[in-house]
Amino acid sequence: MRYTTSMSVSSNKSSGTSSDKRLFDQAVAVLKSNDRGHYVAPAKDLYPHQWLWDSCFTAIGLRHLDIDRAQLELTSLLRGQWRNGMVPHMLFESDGYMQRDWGVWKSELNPNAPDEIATSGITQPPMLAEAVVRIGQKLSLPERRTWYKQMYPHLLAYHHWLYAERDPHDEGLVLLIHPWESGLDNTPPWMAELHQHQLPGWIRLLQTLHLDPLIGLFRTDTRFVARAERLTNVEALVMYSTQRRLRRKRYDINAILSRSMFTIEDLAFNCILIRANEHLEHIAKTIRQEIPAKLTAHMHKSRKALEQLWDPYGRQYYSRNFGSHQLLKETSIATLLPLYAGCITKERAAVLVEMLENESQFGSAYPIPSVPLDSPYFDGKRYWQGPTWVNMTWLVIDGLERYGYKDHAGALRDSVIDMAKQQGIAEYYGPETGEPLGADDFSWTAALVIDMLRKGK
Ligand code: 9WN
Repeated sequence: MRYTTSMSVSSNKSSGTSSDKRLFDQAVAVLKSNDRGHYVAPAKDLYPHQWLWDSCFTAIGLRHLDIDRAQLELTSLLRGQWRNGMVPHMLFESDGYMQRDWGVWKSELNPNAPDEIATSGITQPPMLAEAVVRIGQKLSLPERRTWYKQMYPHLLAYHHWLYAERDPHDEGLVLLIHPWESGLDNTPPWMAELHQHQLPGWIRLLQTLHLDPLIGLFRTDTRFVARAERLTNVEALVMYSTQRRLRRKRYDINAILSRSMFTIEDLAFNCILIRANEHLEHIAKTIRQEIPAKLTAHMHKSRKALEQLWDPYGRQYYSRNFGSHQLLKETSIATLLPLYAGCITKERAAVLVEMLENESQFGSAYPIPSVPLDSPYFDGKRYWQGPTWVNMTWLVIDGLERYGYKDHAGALRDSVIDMAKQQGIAEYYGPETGEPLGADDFSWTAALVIDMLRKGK
């Protein structure tokens, strides 16, 4: 495990506090510069809107700085909640550049969309309950109860929606309908599906005729980030054509599932949901509320259902195709998230920790890579196909602590702090070089570095 070595010479331990203080101030400055008043944008140019899980991670950092501002981050996210309970993955403001994206989604096509604000028509990993509880930890008991009472109906509606719409066969696993919902946009299991089964004929033709470079002319993301770090042109086109398809179906799940494209029971998303359910139980208990029996039944089923994603041959968990029930056997950072879910056995947890330690898998110099180093998909610069993301490391640290791997958790925390001291507050980092990649001054990196400097307390 290379990062243990780097921890032992860590500036964090030896020259300590002044460099910690500098990093803390730098992270605070990033959050301030991305603050739009009622939400913190993920990054200046590339990501001007409000995103679901970004706001949750950001609130986890903000709670150390200003509890009211942390609460506002979540209440403003909930302005976008749909009448059926869905919390959308993006909320749009109305000025200039942003208006274009609003038009792309047209959430008003669905009667459940809110009237006051335009949103996307899909969701993102349900980190909301975690953020609510982390804020709650900073409040006195009476204040916490008030906060939980305010958030509880929203969480209940959201979790209810997840099972009602996204678990149509009552299996305990929810399905996703677009790679953007996973939050890990170009992660190998999804991209394998995309290239093998989801390429519409006209896009395949474009590719055969080598016309895909033309698509590049219409892309906005690559104006801000190097092309080699993002989706390929063909993948980007599939993302947008899938989004158009969802829009044509007016985000109606029955219409969408009647002829489905991507329907994947995503491992990372389901692990986060399982943990979020546990938080919901804690919230309900604190405010002496009883979660409706139907939802409780779904929640219990989910914990058991995770085992259906275990592959005894590969000795790891995978995402699964909803229709065929075939496991999508590509290893990624999601492989480690059952640690965060917290419902797997100690033996299974030990298997995952071995993968984390293995230097040809997840034990890179700057951990944790989003794809193991020995995967055919590994590309140290490309977005979710190799780079190290601080939010993923944060989730794994939390899981390691739960399973008693305190030293591993501490080493990972120190490694993130050292990387940020050396390289700044980037969106993601080269897992072998530590080089900063993606957008500069990225909000969740800043927020979670603050949380790690405070050791989550
Ligand atoms: C699409 C905002 C979001 C993150 C996602 C990350 C990236 C968007 C994009 O940025 O996704 O939602 O344009 O690539 O993959 O996890 O929430 O930071």
